[in-house]
Amino acid sequence: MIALTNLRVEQMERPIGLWTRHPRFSWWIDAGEETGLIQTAYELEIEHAGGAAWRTGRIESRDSVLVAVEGFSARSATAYRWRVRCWMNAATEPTAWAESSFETSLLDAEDWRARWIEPRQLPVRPDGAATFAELFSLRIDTPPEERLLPTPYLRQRFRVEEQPVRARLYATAHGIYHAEINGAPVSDEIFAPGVESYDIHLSFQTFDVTDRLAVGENVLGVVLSDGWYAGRVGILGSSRGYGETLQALWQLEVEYPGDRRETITSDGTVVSSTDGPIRYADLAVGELYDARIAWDGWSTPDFDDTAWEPVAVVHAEQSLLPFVGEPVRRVVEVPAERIVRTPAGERVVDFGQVIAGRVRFRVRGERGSVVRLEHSEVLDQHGDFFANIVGPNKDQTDVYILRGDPEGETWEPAFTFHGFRYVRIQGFPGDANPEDFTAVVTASDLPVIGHLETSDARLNRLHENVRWSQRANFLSIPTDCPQRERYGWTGDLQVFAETAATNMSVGPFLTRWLRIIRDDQLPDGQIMNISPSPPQLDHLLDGPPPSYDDAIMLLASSAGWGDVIALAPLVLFEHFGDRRVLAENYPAMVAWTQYQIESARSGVPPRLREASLTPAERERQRALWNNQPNFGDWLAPSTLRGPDASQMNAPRRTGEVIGSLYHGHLLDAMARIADILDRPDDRDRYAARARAARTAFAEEYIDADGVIPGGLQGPYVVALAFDFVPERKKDAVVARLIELIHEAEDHLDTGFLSVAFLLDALWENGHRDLAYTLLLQDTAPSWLYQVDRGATTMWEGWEAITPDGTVTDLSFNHYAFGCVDDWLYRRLGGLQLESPGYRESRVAPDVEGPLTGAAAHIDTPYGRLASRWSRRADGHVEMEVVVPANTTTTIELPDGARNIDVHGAAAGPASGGRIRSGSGVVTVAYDLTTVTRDPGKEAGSALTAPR
Ligand code: RAM
Repeated sequence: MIALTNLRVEQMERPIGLWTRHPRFSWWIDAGEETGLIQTAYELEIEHAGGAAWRTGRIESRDSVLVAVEGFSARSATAYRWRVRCWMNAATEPTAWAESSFETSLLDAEDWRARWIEPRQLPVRPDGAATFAELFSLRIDTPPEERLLPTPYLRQRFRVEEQPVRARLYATAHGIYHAEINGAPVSDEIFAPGVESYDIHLSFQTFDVTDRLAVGENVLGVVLSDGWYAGRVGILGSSRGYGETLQALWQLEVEYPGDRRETITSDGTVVSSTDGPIRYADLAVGELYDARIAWDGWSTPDFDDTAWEPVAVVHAEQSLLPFVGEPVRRVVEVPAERIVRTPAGERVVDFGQVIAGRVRFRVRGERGSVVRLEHSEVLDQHGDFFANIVGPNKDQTDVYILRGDPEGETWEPAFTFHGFRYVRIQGFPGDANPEDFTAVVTASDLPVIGHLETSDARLNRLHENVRWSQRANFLSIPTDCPQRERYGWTGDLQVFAETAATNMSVGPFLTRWLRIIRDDQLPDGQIMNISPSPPQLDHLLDGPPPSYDDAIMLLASSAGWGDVIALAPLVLFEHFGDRRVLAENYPAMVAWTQYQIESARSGVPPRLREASLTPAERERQRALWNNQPNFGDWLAPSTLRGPDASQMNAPRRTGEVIGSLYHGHLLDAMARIADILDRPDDRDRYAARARAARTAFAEEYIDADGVIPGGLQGPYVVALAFDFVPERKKDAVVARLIELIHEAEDHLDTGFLSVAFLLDALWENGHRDLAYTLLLQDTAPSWLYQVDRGATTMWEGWEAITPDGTVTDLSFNHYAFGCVDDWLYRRLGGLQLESPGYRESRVAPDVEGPLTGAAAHIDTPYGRLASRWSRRADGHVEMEVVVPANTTTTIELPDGARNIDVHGAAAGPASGGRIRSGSGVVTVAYDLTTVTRDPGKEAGSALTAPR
């Protein structure tokens, strides 16, 4: 039986709080036993409670992903049911109807009748460093309880005369908030409204609170905390990014039987108090909870609030938007593995896994006992607690004061999270047992869509590490690291986007962040290197730009960073079939590209400023974006070594080439996007300039021996990957890259902007063995070096723990270098994307390398695409491929395949080493006459056949 399943609206399952009037619909086709299914037509119906329906009628179309319904425009704050049925291949009968629902949020500014309110509070104090210069000297001696303020609690009483049929709470805050009705949280969402460009747009949440309301008196309670709005964020640890007082806004829409409605809004009837148990809470510093003054039932009608004070009604200016995507929740719990007594005699809880989140613990002890929990990602070389996150306001410390309940008491902070694996506990009464501690992972609740497992246990761990780092850093926006900076560094996501979109459903999540990036875009088209970029940092834009060699001070427009505005939407288009996200971001990417073009035309790099150039040379320079400071191939390992080593070496040695290469790459992407969006003039213009950039690059930067300046591998890798090496110079360039790798004793020397392409550049240029050597290398710098050092997440620096065991204070949870994961899926799992949304795929695992098997799947927008293969010692290979309905695949066999046996869905036998197949299960068995490549060193001892 064919059935339609996994119905989604804007890539979300039964969303309430939908943000658009023009939702797009997707469904999977569950083919049952049938094979080779292609949808030929669909019919879709949308109906809202009032009855009026929208019917598409039968539409001859293969589309089943993000299908727009022409003519339909959803009403604000309205619940809809929808259903769909399809026709397949030649069948005359449609499938059964499949049904789902969605509900729009408040879509118009006029829907809002609420007033912003401000509880009585002291303004948040200025805190942290103001400039980068200050950052390195600043010492904060005052304890947090003297600098941070108690969180305001708010209460609003209201009456409900009869049982409502539907009630929705729309809410947001300047700060972050937690809302309750009659003693129960309105949802499991935390840290709402999330990271925002608060001064421009602000998201609000939509909660279904129908079941929370009672006939009679009700109370809506809200707690506010500094969050990203006023709290201490970023590397500077400075407060008041967007404002200094916390404010709230809400609107409760109640519907009674018979279409009667009532609206309750935040206004002057709200009362507030700062005498509650949360004595302070900051995302980075931590939280202090005094359970002696805990308020049981503070959001219930019976609670005595006579001492609470009225709030002020205030005016706030910015446009409100329904929140896009999945909320932040507690997504996973990690039990404590053990509690160690360190050489220094301290008690440290080890959760066995680096995460972003916080600890829930149980304790029994005397009233007033003070328990402190300090969080860190590593122990030092002696096994002692080591606070690896340095800088102002990076305390990562929670404090709990016991109420002294003889039954014991349990606590988890509400308004903070930390990056950690280890927790030093102080003041914990009595014995501490692992069962009493649970690490709660906090993250945007993105569905996991990818799975990968290979015959190499260490590669499996690497893959897990990448996923953990993605989890930890996909918290409201994609961040660089979840402890030190927590900034939306644009370059980090740019390099990681492919991997991110392979592992999780990141469409709506990144769509929202791209809006924030657009909010921040400067009038001349520049994209910030960090988004959101709090206005508090704006003064860093004033004054002269940083010097070419001092690029870390750069706030905007680093090559490869700002390009996220074009490259990330392209990844979303490829992986999820989302064309709208390209259109939505198109003006911003055009402006950014234009900025680059003008910048490139406006000058020459410092080394040529005094030179007299011929007109031809001058023209060539105008095609190269080599005159503006950038981060270069950031954190390439060799730039961090040697006598004058510093992170700033990276741009100095590669800035010109990296800037020019990424400029060309952006132009290529723009030509492609313009083509997809049917803008032929733009396409031709960008393509022409991309050609000019290529020619200029080859002339300026690749000498007759194939040498590219800088002495680093990255520029070679990127030049090859972006197709910037003319055919006649290719052999020499490849040879030089190989030489550099050998000079590094077969180690990578790539930074942020090149590492994603390293293995492919070797693979496609005839050096598969070397690609494996680097992948399986286990001395520093390498991926497996980290794994062997016990890494459970990706490290910021290749040698964050140096070969002599020294533990540095880098971040141990930076996903950027994890962008290799996408390569593992494509080459080892073999799953490759051929057309948007995997409508066309290719399954081409490398069965001839050192691995003896792998299994992978991706829940594509059409359904699950899976592959599983194993190779016996005698060269016999067995493979199973599962192809989702409405898609086709090409299975590629290696040249040496003999005795090929194909079963299942495939349309025909292998021809030319290829098997074309429609949907269904295909099994293929064959023999490799010769295992063509020496397996080399088979990494990992725990080789397991894939399950
Ligand atoms: C570091 C960040 C980030 C990187 C920038 C250039 O401070 O952690 O990963 O994008 O610098």
